[in-house]
Amino acid sequence: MKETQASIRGISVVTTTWNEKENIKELIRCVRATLNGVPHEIIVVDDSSTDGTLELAKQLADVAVGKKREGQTKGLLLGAKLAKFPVIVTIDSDLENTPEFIPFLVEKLAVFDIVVASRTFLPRFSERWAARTLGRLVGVSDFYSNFRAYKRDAVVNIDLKGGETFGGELLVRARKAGFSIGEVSYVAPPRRFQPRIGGLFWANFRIIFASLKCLFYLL
Ligand SMILES: Nc1nc2c(ncn2[C@@H]2O[C@H](COP(=O)(O)OP(=O)(O)OP(=O)(O)O)[C@@H](O)[C@H]2O)c(=O)[nH]1
Ligand SMILES: [Mg+2]
Repeated sequence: MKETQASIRGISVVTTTWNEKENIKELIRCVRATLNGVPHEIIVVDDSSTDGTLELAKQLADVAVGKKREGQTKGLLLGAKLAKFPVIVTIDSDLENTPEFIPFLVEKLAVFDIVVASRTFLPRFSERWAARTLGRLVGVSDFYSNFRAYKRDAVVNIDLKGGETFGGELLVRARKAGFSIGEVSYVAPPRRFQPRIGGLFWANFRIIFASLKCLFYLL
């Protein structure tokens, strides 16, 4: 990895899990291989998985905490607050984000406070709608990608007001606080076979509901 100031001082990689035992080992292996030679830590926030994810994470990660189920956004913020390094990278644990891309995100923190890895293709119409509304307002084409790099200050002081917003409220609160947001496009690996956020109708409904909350917080 190219040695930017941030990477030399260290990177905290935060992932949230809910029943990800199948994926967490491979994710941690890929992150460590990518950050080989860079001081880093991996933080897993698990929301009461029933498949043994937390037990495995305790063996493999640097920090692994378990709590009751409260959604991805709260988990990401809790993980960020536990981070010890000046750069925080958040990444899904289901291998739908490419850990090898972390250096490109971190490099762009030289210009922005937050850098989003935007998927070149957004599969759900609700995500495409959110990109044209919220995304335009905050300056990213993939508002719901939680594959992001944050300068520590841009995230750790956030106070979440809403319920689950799939990470959206983190961008909105940071933008409102005056932090700059940039993006890097990347081709995401295929999504998992059976989406857990819900089928076509339910997933789009939940994302639109989260988007309306985010618009309310932003405007
Ligand atoms: N801590 C925590 N993590 C969660 C929760 N729900 C989902 N996650 C994790 O957050 C990440 C993204 O969730 P996904 O369910 O994959 O959401 P998605 O990628 O939009 O939808 P899929 O198409 O189902 O993959 C994954 O690493 C999940 O394990 C939760 O309630 N708490
Ligand atoms: Mg996923």
